[in-house]
Amino acid sequence: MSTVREVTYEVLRKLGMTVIFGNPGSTELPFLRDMPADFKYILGLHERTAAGMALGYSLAKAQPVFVNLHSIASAGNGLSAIVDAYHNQTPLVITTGQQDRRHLFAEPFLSSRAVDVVRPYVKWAYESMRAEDVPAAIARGYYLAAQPPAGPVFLSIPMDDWTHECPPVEVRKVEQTVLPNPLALDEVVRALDASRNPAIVVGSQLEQDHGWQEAVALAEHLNADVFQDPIPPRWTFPRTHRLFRGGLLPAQQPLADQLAAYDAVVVLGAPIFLYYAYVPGNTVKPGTHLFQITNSSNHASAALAGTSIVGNTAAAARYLRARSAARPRSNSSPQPGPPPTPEPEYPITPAYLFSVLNRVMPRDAVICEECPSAKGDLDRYLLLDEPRSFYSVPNGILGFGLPAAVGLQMGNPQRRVVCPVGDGSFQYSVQALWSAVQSNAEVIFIVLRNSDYSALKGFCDFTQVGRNVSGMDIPGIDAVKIAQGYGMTAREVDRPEEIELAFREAFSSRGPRLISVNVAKGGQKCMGMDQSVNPPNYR
Ligand SMILES: Cc1ncc(C[n+]2csc(CCOP(=O)(O)OP(=O)(O)O)c2C)c(N)n1
Repeated sequence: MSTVREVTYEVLRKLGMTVIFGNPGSTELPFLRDMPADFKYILGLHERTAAGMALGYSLAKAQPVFVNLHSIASAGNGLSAIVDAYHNQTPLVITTGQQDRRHLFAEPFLSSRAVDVVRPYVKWAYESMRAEDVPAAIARGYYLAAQPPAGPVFLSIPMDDWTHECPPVEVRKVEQTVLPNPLALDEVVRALDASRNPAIVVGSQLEQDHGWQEAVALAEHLNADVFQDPIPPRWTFPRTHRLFRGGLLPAQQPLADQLAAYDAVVVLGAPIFLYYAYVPGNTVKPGTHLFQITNSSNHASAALAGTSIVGNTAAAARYLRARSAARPRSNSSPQPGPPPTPEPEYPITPAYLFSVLNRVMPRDAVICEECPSAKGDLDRYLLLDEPRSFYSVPNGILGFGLPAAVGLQMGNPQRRVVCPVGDGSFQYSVQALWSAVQSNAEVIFIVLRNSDYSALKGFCDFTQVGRNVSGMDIPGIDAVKIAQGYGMTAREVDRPEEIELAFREAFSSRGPRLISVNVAKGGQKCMGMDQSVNPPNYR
């Protein structure tokens, strides 16, 4: 009879999970030994990086990805990537080793309570009762991870399990799409037909549900203005489309003000709403018909207002377009003109950097962003119209950007991934540079070097905390030398007249690259908001 190890590799193969992201330790060696030749192991030098690359790879491939970390040692280090996967609704099957069952009771070195540690941020955390359940648990974890809302699952596997005898495990087809209730959607149709001025809010679930085209078609059918959800982990509407009105602000009253002109608002695939600063107000203006269509029962139950309908967002958009009346083009909200062309100032401004990048990058580039105080400029100047073009830190945990960019590039070799990253954010998972070099993942990393935590300084001003706060400056870090230390080609840009050539050179060459740009300090706005929104005062 086969062993647990042999059956597991067979199950992984049948499930299409032949790329394994990990960082090994003694408790994983009985599994990792003699890996079959059709498997590929991608080593992350830190578990945040290993699981973070898996996350990016899963985003690129739109399928579950297998991760193997080291006992509690690396479940802890990898936890922030697990939390990212949870908030990003990304299906990861994460495994860690556990000490040998035969002396687990004695709490030996490296014994692991990882199952309890990760539980709030995974869909399932499990250590099987019997060794021979391990392959079946991996298959079950796969089906569950992929089920909307997708997310990570976690299995802890004692190191002596791998050599046990094990019967074969059938891999099954588990259909994942859940259609929304048509009777509930009819209520949305009625509200749209009665509306004078509807708006659509698009969220990242539209991409999970392959609903990009459906959202565009619905918006055009209704001639409705479209907003991106606040602090979006993905962009899910063409940026230059005539109906696109930009992003919503992440605070109650300012967001309600943005939507005040609309009498019906349909949120497709986003929470209602993701806030950052506490500026109390209505969710939307009283009297506005608010609907949420979401693949997440959690988002539906947590929404602060409106009617929520659970189900596939692409199917819902299709249904609404088929049943609602087409609307003539309304002139209530003219398309905003292009942003002003920034001047080439010294030091270089993030606005100038992104306006040049937009000119130089291919139209199918993929942006993986983590540059907190420059987010607004990036949002304004990078005009991408392709699906699956933009990814960002889903719940504010820095360290997402670098490894996600590497994973996205590995899963998307035909499109160039660009990772604009703050010099502070760069440090949280910097080892991803090494993996990029080793795998020849051709990411262009653009470090915005302002030598401080500008976003936090901006928040100090925004909330009147004042500037007398420790730990806000990070002088003396040379990202070029760090990258070179990992074997990556890297250069610095200081003058505005150098930047275009540096970008062009990067895009025309092969292999990963890092460009460290000395930029002006940022933080004038807090996620697009200034004092006019009446922010909270924490002084
Ligand atoms: C893991 C983690 N630690 C700390 C923070 C708090 N934080 C939010 S923004 C920020 C500054 C990031 O600096 P940088 O990447 O240089 O961007 P800048 O603010 O200068 O634009 C910090 C430390 C966080 N969000 N996540």
